[in-house]
Amino acid sequence: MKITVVGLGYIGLPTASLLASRGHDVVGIDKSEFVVSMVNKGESHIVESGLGDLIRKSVEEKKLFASLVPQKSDVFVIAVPTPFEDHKKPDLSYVREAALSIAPFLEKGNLVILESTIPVGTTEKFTDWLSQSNEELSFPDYNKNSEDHDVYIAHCPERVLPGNILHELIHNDRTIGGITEKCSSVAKEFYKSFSEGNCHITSSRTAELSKLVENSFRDVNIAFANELSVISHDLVVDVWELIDIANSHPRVNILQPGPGVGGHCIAVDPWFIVDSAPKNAQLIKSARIVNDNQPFFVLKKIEKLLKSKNTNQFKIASLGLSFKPNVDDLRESPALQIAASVNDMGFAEHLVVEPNINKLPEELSGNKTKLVDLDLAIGSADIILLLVDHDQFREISHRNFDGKEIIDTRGLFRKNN
Ligand code: SAJ
Repeated sequence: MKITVVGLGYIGLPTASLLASRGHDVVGIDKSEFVVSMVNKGESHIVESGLGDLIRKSVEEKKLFASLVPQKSDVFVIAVPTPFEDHKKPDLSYVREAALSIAPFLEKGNLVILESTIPVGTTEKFTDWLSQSNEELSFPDYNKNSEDHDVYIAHCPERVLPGNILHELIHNDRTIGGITEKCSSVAKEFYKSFSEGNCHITSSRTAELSKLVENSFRDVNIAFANELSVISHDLVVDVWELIDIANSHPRVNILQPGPGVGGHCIAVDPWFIVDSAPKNAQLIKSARIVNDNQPFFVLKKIEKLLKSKNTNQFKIASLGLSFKPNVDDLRESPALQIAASVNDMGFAEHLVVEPNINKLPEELSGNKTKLVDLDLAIGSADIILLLVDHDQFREISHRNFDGKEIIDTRGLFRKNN
């Protein structure tokens, strides 16, 4: 098949590369000339295990190439971002732009899959945007389950975990939400060509909400763990030990607290439910607020420590900036948010260690802030602020830190001892 993947980000690029490695002819579309040129050189612009090799091989075999503009294809997969605007309202402009960009290239029999995470009702809007821009073809109608349409449209939300994307793309179950039943069955056939998971067929609306619910479920559960960390701190209880003990109960499985919830998924998607159901999504909204407050809890600990020492002539090392271990993604990262505030606290030096990037982001500008390696940071810092439990940081918990203060937001030092 000829497949166009729109959006070569954290989901689109691995998906395009995997499809290419399965023998399809894949064109990846991105607005960024940088991304297009990287991919065409056979390189990845994101850190994801196994992805670099897959891209290189697919480009060498001429199965994958990137372009700024779409082409005619059998299948179009849309994997563009859906951020939120001010007041946490979903921003669908990238989805609309993607619809308008592919509409002129659609032909009878094409399948269009929307993988981006979207609020309930967006696949119908997306279908309207396509049909308004291409009057020659007939499009499916959510309210008429007819087979009489030229193009098949489905929402099949991505569910892969950054850090394990290539494995999960093949092995995860898929949710297939066609605008009509015929759309679902055509989309299922497509996923069966490379996915080993089960395909769960449903309506586009249920598929939309299911994705939001999956991420909200995790957000609520992490909020519970984060709230416990604040309560335990006040009650002088070790939260990591507390959770280990509670989890030894056969029906309790508490997640791990941390410096907050980041990334472009869990920290964003629950707001789409809150936006659609503002009166009824109380627990979901509270969880978001608890998780968004967690970086301030960490910052208060640093401020308290500084007050107790009565000096700001300390050097501090922030270990990790990404939103979770072993990725380079800084989007909505609580670690970055905390490090940026630390930057303004007037430390003698701010030594930042982030093995997955080679340039500090703008938030960390300033001549007292340096991106350094782990040994240098640990050797010279007075305060060690562990923000991300990257694999590279695991061994340090065995070192001798006499005379240094440690603020461990991930329980890494405790877990490894
Ligand atoms: N986190 C904790 N404590 C935990 C687990 C996670 O603080 O016990 C934090 C992480 O450090 C991170 C954030 O939560 O900041 C989210 O990380 P994650 O690993 O839980 O999830 P994501 O955002 O990388 O990926 C999620 C996944 N969704 C679910 O597990 C329900 C993934 O399957 C989705 O495809 C992805 O969102 C997405 O793209 O929507």
